[in-house]
Amino acid sequence: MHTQVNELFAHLWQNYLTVTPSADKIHALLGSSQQNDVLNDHIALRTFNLEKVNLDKLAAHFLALGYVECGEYHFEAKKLYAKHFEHPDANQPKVFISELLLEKCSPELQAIVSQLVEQMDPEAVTADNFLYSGRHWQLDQAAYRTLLAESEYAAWLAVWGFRANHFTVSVNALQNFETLDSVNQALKQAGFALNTSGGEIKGSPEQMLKQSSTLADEVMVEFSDGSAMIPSCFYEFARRFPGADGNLYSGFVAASADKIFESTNAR
Ligand code: OOG
Ligand code: NI
Repeated sequence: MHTQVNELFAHLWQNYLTVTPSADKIHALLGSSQQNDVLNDHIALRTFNLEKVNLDKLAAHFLALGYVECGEYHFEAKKLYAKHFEHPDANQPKVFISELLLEKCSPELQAIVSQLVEQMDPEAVTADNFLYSGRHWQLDQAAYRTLLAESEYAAWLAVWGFRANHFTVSVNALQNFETLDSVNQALKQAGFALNTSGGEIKGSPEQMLKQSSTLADEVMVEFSDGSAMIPSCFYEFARRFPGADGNLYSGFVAASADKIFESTNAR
């Protein structure tokens, strides 16, 4: 079971690196001179709530590996719903999966998204490689722009498809950094831009979770009618605090997550 979990995350990481050149550099910056590899707190995936590809379809891949559903989150303004999953081995990354609630979106957006998802092979969603399989449809720049005007999330998903949209470093497990602020300072000194929506640091010790993230890299994307620079994926940093029971909090904080989503906004 563990081998399969490790293999899945290795594939997700390799796929993430192909569109996130800064991640390798940040991984080296934080992990260099520490004995163990950087520990991942969690990853996140995005999807549409259409029957063919909804949150449960993505979650099934993790449930099959022993993951358990642990929390749910609502994002009214962004029209998103999310759940998080944990593995019985607390050293395995947590998983945050969100879905766009299409019935709350405009008929125009719904029509574009349906037309994209219709192009998918119905078998694709259960294939072993689905969670790092990327985009399964043709997309032109006009459709991308239309989605972007209404939902940055929809536009991102239309371009990038199914993949980890970020990995998250567990700051608790770093040997060379104690605080999230010291991580942020090192990142800024090395020239990486942070997501400042809601402040550089989201959350507090009282909420038992403090988070920060880079702004997504921008890479060249091929559309069916040309290419353009588009935000890809970002890197997140999380420090967890113990609750009354002495255990580190293992959930997410909706108000902070709401701002973390904006890490894929264009610069
Ligand atoms: C997920 C944003 C939320 C967190 O740690 O709160 C999140 C996303 O951008 O898809 O990852
Ligand atoms: Ni996250």
